[in-house]
Amino acid sequence: MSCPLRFPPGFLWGAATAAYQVEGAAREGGRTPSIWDTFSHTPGKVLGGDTGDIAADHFHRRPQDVALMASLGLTAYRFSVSWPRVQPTGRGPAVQRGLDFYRRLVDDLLDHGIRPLLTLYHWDLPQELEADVHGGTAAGGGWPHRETAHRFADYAGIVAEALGDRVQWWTTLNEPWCSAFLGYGSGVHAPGRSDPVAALRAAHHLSLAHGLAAQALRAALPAHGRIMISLNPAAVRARTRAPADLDAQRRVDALATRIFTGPLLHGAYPDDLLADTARITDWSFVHDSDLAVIKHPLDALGINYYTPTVVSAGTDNAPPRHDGHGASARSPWAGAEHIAFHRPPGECTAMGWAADPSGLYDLLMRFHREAPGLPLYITENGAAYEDKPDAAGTVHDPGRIAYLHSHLTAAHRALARGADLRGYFLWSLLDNFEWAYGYSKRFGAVYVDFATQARTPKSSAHWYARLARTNELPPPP
Ligand code: IFM
Repeated sequence: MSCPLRFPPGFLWGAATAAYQVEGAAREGGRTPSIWDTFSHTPGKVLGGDTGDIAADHFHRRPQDVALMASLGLTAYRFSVSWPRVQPTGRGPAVQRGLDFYRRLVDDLLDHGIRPLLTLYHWDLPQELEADVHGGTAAGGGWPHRETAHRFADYAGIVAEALGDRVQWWTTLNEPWCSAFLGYGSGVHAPGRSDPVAALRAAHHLSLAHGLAAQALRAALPAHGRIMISLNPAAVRARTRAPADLDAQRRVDALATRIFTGPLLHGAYPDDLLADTARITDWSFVHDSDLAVIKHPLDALGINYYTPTVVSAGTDNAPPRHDGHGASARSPWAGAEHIAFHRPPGECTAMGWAADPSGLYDLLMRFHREAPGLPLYITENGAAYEDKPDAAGTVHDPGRIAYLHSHLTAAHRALARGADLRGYFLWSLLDNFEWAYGYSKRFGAVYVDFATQARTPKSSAHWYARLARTNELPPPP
């Protein structure tokens, strides 16, 4: 019998959520609409007309939810702050009632010995900043507009002043690729714009926002404050070794991953990305000093991974849900035409995403090599399945356990080969609002009955609790 895999002492075992996906209380305490409120209330944008108005009602169930985390043995919790709950117009002074919610959340976590990891932006831009046409372009403000990056830095400073005494780990942005390319490129995410140049501008201004926010955080946080960003780099594979397919792989890698890691880690946009997109933009929205700002030293890199992306040269077809977030009318891959996306081999989850842990291993090793000495966290990984309670009310989810087991085995392999991996955050703690899919996809380790808001830990939650308590990977069921 083989020995169980052990993780290093102090390895963090967490779960993650995001404000709009779990909090609800969309109109309470002075909170104003974010772009996701506007988008989800627009007919036809979200499956079933679902919205985050109530979501998992975490805003009201915070104490019980934290107690639940403690009962599952979690040592860390990754959550995001709702910008419009804290700074409703995206400008000006903070709303104390909004900050108080997060103060109480953090205090509850600390009381239970759970380490908070705070994310400042998980896609809920105050609607006022998107609608701002004064300093913005004729089409609107939002992330394609430089001013938004400065607004974000101010907001980061406000939250850091309020919570910096109790939160050590700060993530600026979650998956800026989705904000830029799904929000402004394919339009399947809020604010639902389909303009390839706006998507590239948004990508740059999100990176700039990260850099400016990192400066604001560094100025406001105590010396032990730590700053990171969570990316969803793509594990891109070419379908064949034919030169045209390898070129498609290169182009998607540039647009999915290197567009962020270039400026963040190396202080420059990749030459091939600039050449690939030269037909649609001259990148004059990048100012000379921006790259030095974006390359602000990081204390760690967060990697979110679900499934690989398989491409070949061919006729454009937008990725049919491999990278998630809704079937798209228009390709999000600005400037990378003639690429065909293929379903990777392997068992699929309820999202239609193939479970392939080798993509996670490859990404961990890639950043281990590319950013030596930079600690890594898996800030999201998990799977949606069609979970249902049985007659006894128990929710068995062996598929999710198998998914987690295989991905954690891959993570352990990367650790054994030298990757400085410090923690793992399961996506997600609770079933929640899965963006354009509404409540139709369940990612939680804890089942949520959305009619009653009752929480039932699934068998994966019990399995994960055993892992968190022992630091040893339990066998799959
Ligand atoms: O639910 C999302 C999360 O908000 C961001 N990363 C991917 C998850 C699953 O689609």
